[in-house]
Amino acid sequence: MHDIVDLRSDTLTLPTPEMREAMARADVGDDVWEEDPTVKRLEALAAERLGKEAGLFVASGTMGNLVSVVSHTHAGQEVVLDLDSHIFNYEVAGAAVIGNVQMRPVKTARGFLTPDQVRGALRPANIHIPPTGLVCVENTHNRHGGTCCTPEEISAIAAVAHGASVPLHLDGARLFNAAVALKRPAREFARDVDSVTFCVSKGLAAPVGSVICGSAEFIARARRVRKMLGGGMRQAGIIAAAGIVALERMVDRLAEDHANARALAEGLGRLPGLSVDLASVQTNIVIFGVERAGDPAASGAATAELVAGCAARKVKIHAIGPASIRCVTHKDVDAEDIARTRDAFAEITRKW
Ligand code: TLP
Repeated sequence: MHDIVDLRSDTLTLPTPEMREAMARADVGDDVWEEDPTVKRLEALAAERLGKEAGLFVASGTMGNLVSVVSHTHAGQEVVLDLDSHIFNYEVAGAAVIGNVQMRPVKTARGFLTPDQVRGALRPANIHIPPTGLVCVENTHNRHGGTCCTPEEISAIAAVAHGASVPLHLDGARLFNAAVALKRPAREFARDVDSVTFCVSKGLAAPVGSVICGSAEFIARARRVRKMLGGGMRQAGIIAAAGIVALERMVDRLAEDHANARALAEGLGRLPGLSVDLASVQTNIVIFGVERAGDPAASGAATAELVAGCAARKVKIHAIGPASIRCVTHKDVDAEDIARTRDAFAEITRKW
């Protein structure tokens, strides 16, 4: 039980005592000179876990995706991705501004492009048309509520992209949540992608960082792009040390977060005015709609009332739309906190 239950994101997780200890003791060097042994250890460990030749430590998931997009594409190419993807919605148009690529968002059912959708979005060779430079997939899918796709679904998309000589990037910010939920090794999801980014700073609870994994040749190019973006860090082993603890100690416990999310979703689904799609709650994210009097204005007001009412009860939640709320479970939220959250929602909605 915690004084404040913070469900706004799993990015709010605090480092564990073991991480702080590892950070204090980390062997470090200048990583731009490729002389930081702890960064190298994290990169090698990440690459090994994802079955790739090499890894590159970056400051954030956003930087990992941007470095990957820029490393795969040329100015004027098009990137095919899901309409609700993080890259398209929440990365400040970095790929367009810095990478000079055009986005080709496609509406999908669960957040995942099907092979037919990829086939339909690939551009034919024509003097008028931007060539397709990259396809992206996100697993787990944030805006669709932490939904997972299988390694086979990713391989099927990869086959179509590769058939047209187009690379595939996986935004696996929460890839280990997918691996734990589907009980599949993380490397199976990465097998057929050309690059993958995952975050150690979300459910895995490290304070900072993400790792890009891919072929040695791709990572060498990505290293230059990271430097260009100002992401060449010096004694970064201080933070990479926590990332190593994240990968070695924090993956299996994600199952607890998934159980807590399910318990929360089931509880909220029984309350008036809240619509929870339980099938979408596969990992640690619960996204639900708020409906009141069948009226958008009343639903918006009810959403604001829920956010404020929870805050007054020391439960922090986040509205991601006019009548839509997201709760994310993580290691600093336990089963008692979930019960308290359900009680807070029950109290607020009782008079509805
Ligand atoms: N997502 C954050 C916010 O930016 C919305 C969150 O709280 O969920 N890919 C995916 C799928 C993500 O969910 C995020 C972060 C990122 C990339 C970017 O990671 P960071 O925040 O490290 O730049």
